[in-house]
Amino acid sequence: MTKKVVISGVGLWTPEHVITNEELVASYNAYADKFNAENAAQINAGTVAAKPHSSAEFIEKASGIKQRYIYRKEGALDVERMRPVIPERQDEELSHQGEIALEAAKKALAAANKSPEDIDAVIVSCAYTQRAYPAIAIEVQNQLGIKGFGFDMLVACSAATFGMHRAWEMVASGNARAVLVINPELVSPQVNYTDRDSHFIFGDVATATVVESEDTANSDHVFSVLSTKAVTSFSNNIRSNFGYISRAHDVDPYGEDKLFHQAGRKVFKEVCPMAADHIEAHLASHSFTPADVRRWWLHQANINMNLLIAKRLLGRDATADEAPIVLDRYANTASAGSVIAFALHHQDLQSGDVGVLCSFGAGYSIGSLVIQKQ
Ligand code: CO8
Repeated sequence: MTKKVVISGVGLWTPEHVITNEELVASYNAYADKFNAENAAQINAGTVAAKPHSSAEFIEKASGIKQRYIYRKEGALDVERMRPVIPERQDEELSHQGEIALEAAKKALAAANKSPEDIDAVIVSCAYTQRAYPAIAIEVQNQLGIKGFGFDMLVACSAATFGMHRAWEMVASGNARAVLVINPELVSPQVNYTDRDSHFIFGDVATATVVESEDTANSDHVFSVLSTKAVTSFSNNIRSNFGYISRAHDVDPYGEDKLFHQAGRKVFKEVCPMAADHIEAHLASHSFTPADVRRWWLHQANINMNLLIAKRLLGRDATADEAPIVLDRYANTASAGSVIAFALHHQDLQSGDVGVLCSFGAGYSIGSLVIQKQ
């Protein structure tokens, strides 16, 4: 028998440290000046490209981002370093990513009115895990004293929605009563702070949701998951080549192509229509049209992308109330963006209101859930 599945709680953990556009640009520009001075001969000979200045106005206009949170600020703005300082922890200590996952998980459990004994599985789903094994999910499972099982999965921008899809399947099939899905997006170590095109894009955060059977849900804000829908389509336009095989390749494991890089314009042009078509088809499978949707919790990569997708769907601009933006404060938080939007903007929905949670990006990958307030 297929069980009815709900999202009964959401948790959001926000780092205490902030980097504003102005701080970020001042650091990058100082780095660029130093780089250009040190490489003046090669730049003049045309063998090395000069690094152009970045600008806070460009960043806000092109992306909607005004600031980003960062797990550890030290080092990221230091022109001699340009990456955060995150001291290595011993095997006996809770890992950095486990720590932020745990914070979000506790909040989601409290919101869902659930205790660890109620949970049968833990999924940590995000853009990067800080190690291969043991899984971060099993570490969090252990910290919370949850029985059952846990595993990690990586789907870049769509990790959160794809994780919820797996949770939906487990609960619908009766294999789990409740699943904790956690998205500890500790992405700052992968950001190339010396690259003008991408240094502004990302921020750190952790989100979590409790996905459970409708039979057991007893929280204040319960959303029926009407269905999930996913698609992937291979693209080289967003890549991170970091991985264990660099050791055997005899290449720099931290070289520029090993960090996040993208052809942002192409991504913009290709992903917007894909995402809008995907959402429209998903809604149509329930005989809904975009006009029936009370709230859109869209992936948060770029404000212009969100505005365009919403306009394509609605035939008009969406209001901030209909399609909330959290990018200005959080920047792009890989897969967690749509979950942050959901965490901050779901409590005012009325019984029967329909919402769409949707991610889109690297892979390419698109994942959506059509949900309804009970
Ligand atoms: N300051 C000043 N000027 C700049 C800057 C800057 N910082 N950066 C670029 N410019 C310049 C460019 O060089 C260009 O100059 P010119 O016209 O002379 O060539 C001009 O500004 C315009 O550049 P673009 O055309 O690139 O600018 P866009 O308007 O396209 O904006 C964006 C760039 C913001 C990157 C935009 O293209 C975008 O957001 N695209 C979509 C990207 C997207 O969604 N990517 C998905 C991200 S992946 C993801 O979400 C999860 C991945 C996993 C997590 C990774 C964690 C590290």
